[in-house]
Amino acid sequence: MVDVDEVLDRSGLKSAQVREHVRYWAALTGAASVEVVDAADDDRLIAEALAAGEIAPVSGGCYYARSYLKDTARSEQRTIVATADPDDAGVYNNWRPSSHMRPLLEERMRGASSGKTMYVIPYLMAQPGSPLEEYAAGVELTDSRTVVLHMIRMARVGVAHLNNLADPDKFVRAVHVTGDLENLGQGTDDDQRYFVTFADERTILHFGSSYGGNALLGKIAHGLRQASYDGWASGKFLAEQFMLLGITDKETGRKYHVCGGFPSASGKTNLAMTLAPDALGDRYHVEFYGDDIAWLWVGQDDGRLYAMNPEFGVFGVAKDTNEATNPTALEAVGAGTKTLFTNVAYNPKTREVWWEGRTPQPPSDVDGWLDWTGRAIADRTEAERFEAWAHPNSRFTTTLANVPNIARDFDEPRGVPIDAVIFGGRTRDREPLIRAIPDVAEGVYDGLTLGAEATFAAEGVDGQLRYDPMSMRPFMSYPEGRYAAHWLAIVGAAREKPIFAHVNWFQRDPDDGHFRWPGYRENLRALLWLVRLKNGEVSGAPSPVGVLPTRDELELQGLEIDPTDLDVLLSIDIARWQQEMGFRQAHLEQFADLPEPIWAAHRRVARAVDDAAG
Ligand code: OXD
Ligand code: MN
Repeated sequence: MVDVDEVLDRSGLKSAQVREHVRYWAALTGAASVEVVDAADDDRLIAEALAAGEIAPVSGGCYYARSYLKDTARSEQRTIVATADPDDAGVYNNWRPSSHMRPLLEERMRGASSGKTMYVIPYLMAQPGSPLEEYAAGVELTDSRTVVLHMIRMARVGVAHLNNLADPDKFVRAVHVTGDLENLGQGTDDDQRYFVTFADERTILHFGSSYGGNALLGKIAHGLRQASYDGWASGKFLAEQFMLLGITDKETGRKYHVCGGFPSASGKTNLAMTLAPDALGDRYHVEFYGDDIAWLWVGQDDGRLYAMNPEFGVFGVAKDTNEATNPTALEAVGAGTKTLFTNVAYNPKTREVWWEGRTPQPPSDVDGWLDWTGRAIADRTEAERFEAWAHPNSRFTTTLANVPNIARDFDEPRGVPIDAVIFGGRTRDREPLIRAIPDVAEGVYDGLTLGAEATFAAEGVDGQLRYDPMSMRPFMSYPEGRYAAHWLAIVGAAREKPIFAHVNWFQRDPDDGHFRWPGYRENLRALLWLVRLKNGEVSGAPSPVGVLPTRDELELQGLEIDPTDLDVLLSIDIARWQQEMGFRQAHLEQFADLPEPIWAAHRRVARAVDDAAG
């Protein structure tokens, strides 16, 4: 082992506490050398990774990597939140005592990086100067150079972020050890992986993967699990799996900010990166702030609810990203962006990448094309002909600044005031295009009962959604009842409350299955109605589950839509809602100590639905 102190001296990393964290874990993991990373090292690290064959070139100055075959997604079963207090156990956080988990992780990690370089990544999950900066600093140690390349794109990286901490002990201590991927028993009874957030110690130890949220510890482990715990423990903020966008009305000069949560496969990234529909483009300009995480707090000066995206990049799902679904994402991964693609199909001869949905058909000339596992498409048997070329969870990693409509103020520390908080799942029935919820408790209740159709619908009960409270089910770090109370406290403290709403772009005609709403850029029309409702410019029509737009209030200029579809989109199916209220009751009953205002909201909505049924 090289002299760690000498490396740290050379890097300019001054904090004694950070140096101690590095020394301890470098010794325990048995790394052969240590290297401190700065964002400015990106070109050199790219060159090294290319030379080592860890990544391959994609034309236009982008890159490609493949992960191990059995390491292609987050594992929810192997993800644990550990603390000293058994009262921290919730329904979804997979809680275990730290005293049990810490030795287990140390045992797994001991000597597991031997012969490797341990990269030290000092990072900040916030804009420098943010009111939440004290919760945003972290140091990730990782034995994977590819993980470093991702972190440089996804977080603000450099020693300067750690050298001047107000409290030198206040940073997240994160360690990622890849392990011997071929011998970890992924998905078997003998699964060796552990992804643990020791939330009350602000320590994150992940062993046994080099993929996404399992390995880029600033993102989900710190940005969501640790931060939501910190937000609750401090009483100061919320950390949610939310997108965040801005809408400027060029006619009035007013700007609105909307954030919100969507369970996976419900169109969150596409909405976050949306543009105005062509017919409304002269009047409205949409700006992108973030597609995956928002931290929310009440501003000291004006008492409004503020939000910011703590990330510095986008780790987006490639599948179905194309000119129609998300043109801004395509630009963000185009030439000159230094995007890293993972597990898409790759052609080393032409240096192109492709994924399902990129074009209606895969490239017709298969010469040179390799699927995400590295197998030549040309070698496929007849039976394999229709297998996917890219993994369904294949990704692109690019920095925020590459998104063409990135908000001008995305990097400013003050955050943006929130006008509306929306929730939206993929549901073929029951949920109208949009229903607004002006009452805070009812809005929080709506977030807690957020759900989407289970993708394994055939095995479920007819019409039963898979509930995903606030889209935080896999990231919950403390009990749901306290989480609800914390939401009520934070939003309740805002002098100007945001309006809540539930949206659904996925209603279908049961007869022929067509989508009733065209979706994509047209979705902005629902959000425009919502901010108008908040401003008192329209009043909507009451329903048992919220306020719906009337036909006249919805901006329909330039939209072709069948009048029957529109009628269904702007109404609710009472019988389905009566069934839904029963499911919700059972869902909420799982949670201990759910605040009374949430139950009161549930009873109010249930009664209104029953009254409407007559
Ligand atoms: C996720 C992600 O897993 O954003 O939710 O990567
Ligand atoms: Mn996510």
